[in-house]
Amino acid sequence: GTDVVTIGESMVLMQPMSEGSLAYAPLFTRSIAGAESNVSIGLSRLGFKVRWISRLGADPFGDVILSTLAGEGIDVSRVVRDSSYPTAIYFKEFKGYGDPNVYYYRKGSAVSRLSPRDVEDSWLQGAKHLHVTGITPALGPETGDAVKLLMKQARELGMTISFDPNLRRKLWGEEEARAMLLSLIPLCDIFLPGIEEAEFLIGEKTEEEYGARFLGLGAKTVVLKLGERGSIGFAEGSSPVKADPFPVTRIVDTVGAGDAFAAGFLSGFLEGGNLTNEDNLRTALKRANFMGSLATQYKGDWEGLPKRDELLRLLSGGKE
Ligand code: KDG
Repeated sequence: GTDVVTIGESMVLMQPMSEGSLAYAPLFTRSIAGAESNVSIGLSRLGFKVRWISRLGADPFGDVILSTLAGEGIDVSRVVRDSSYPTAIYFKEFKGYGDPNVYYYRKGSAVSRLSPRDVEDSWLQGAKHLHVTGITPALGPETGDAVKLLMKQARELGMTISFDPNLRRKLWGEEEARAMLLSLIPLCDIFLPGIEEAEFLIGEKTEEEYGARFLGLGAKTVVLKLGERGSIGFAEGSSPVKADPFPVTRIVDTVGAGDAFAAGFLSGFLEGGNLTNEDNLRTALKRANFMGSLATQYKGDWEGLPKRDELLRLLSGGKE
């Protein structure tokens, strides 16, 4: 069987070899990235069976995304190749501090054409959990409806569902983004916003108020990411659980940290089960924090993610 299904767009990623403006960066290394495939890689390395659903152009960049993910052990058998629309690309720009800038070239990409008519029964076949993000709904006129349909189908099948809002302000307007992201919360079990995303969605509140409000909207577990302050989890009918951050020696690239966090959290959830149990919730948060902090210390979204034995060794205080 399949542990986790996810759906989204991955892009070829060009990373400059120098810091500063891309206008003066002559050399790039090529990788691939995308929020959902980052989560897929994280989970696959930890030993879970993951199916990634997407559309890619019938082009060499589509080939490299497919072979990279297949090489990570991910089931890519449902990916559709589209000869009319291309694979997307994006560039990072490293400033030497803070979050890198990103420049997308993804309008009119193969995934932007995704619609509910494309959704197939075989996508969720034999799977336990669905993970989605708020990026896919931003990509095209019908991508949000496709994600919603898939969430509803997953629920009917008795699967659990996680949702990371992954707000990308460059991709859509403020009102549209807020309405769509809020409408997906009732369809998920595990909601994983960052504190700034929480504020974007419902205004400035205390952590406890965020937890209560999102639970009230229908999520069963709310995991609030606090960045360098760690994270805090809220589950229906139990008290909040706070998890301390792991110390980071040098931040290299923050892009992908949220996805590593999600992979860590979901791995804990899939192993431990019921998140109303405080110990289970604490274990999942701790893993999430650790994976997130690890991701920031490597260039690239997912290259620094650990295999299962490495994770267990590092978490138990072993040396790298
Ligand atoms: O979460 C990391 C992603 O944001 C990055 O890889 C690119 O998928 C991407 C996006 O849409 O921002």
